[in-house]
Amino acid sequence: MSALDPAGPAADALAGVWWVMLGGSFLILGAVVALALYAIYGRGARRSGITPRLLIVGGGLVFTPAVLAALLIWGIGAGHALLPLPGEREVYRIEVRAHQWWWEVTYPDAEDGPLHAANEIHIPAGRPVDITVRAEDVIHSFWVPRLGGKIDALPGHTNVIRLEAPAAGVYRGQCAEFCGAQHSRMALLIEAHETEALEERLALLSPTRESDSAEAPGAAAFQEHCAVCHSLDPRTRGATPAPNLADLPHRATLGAGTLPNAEGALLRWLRDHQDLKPGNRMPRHDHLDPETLEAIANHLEGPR
Ligand code: HEC
Ligand SMILES: [Cu+2]
Repeated sequence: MSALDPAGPAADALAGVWWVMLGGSFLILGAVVALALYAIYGRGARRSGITPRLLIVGGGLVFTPAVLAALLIWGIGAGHALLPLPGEREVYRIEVRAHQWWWEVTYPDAEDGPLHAANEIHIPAGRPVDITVRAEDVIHSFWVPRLGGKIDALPGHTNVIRLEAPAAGVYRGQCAEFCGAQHSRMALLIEAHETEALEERLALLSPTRESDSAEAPGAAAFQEHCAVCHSLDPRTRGATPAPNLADLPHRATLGAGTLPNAEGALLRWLRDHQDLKPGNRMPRHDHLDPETLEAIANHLEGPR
């Protein structure tokens, strides 16, 4: 997660600005230190031609505005790379809604209508992606350092950021605006795929759950205790905002990066999520006996 290891045009532009500002700052710092030393130890200022007038007019009035103007003009150019401007290239669209403390993800252009998911965004590699960002509760900030800059996620207002991943791979992101107790456990992953691999990954969001038998032991318990918030159908958002669980077995992490989705992790989350991520918006389920929780976990992890 380093902005100094940029991938893609937006991040390249930002890293360029960063390096030039760092280099420029060091040059100017060096010059100021040299002048200070000269002022203390220097002899014969008259003869060297460095007069107070030259320092004030040249160093104070000419040099500073010239440097700031150059940076401004260049910065505007670099900022252009971050804008979702219409162009010739086909743009892929994603919608993100920030919640305390997880990311809701929507694929608005999926074949049979919008698909909903959480905490992971799957995009095509080598294509511009416009991400529409908003917040459902407090102010958050969407940031995937290797791909581009930060964009505020605001309640009641929509921002758009354009990112482009040059190659297939996983790019980690993080909420970058303090948004409450579990702000630090509000991570997300962007995974870029080649076209076919992307289709395969998004197919895992297909609503095949319909064929599940409602009599399966975990299914009824899920309906009773979990379905008020969570949906297993990627086509529905759910009345109470909570992560859509359609592709849960294929997710890399649980709880927005809180723990790797390894064997046994789901059951651990269901038992201990308030210890793993204290204060998160999912209520404890201590009243459920271990067998019920296990049945629900098996149901969620079951074959698709
Ligand atoms: C009152 C609403 C609510 C209920 C009821 C609820 N959850 Fe949650 N659940 C949430 C919220 C909100 C989160 C996001 C927590 C976070 O990461 O901050 C969550 C997270 C999860 C996650 C992690 C998802 C991810 O994308 O990483 C799983 C798995 C999960 N819940 C399963 C369940 C199961 C199983 C039940 C029933 C036993 C249940 N939940 C009941 C609201 C709820
Ligand atoms: Cu946040």
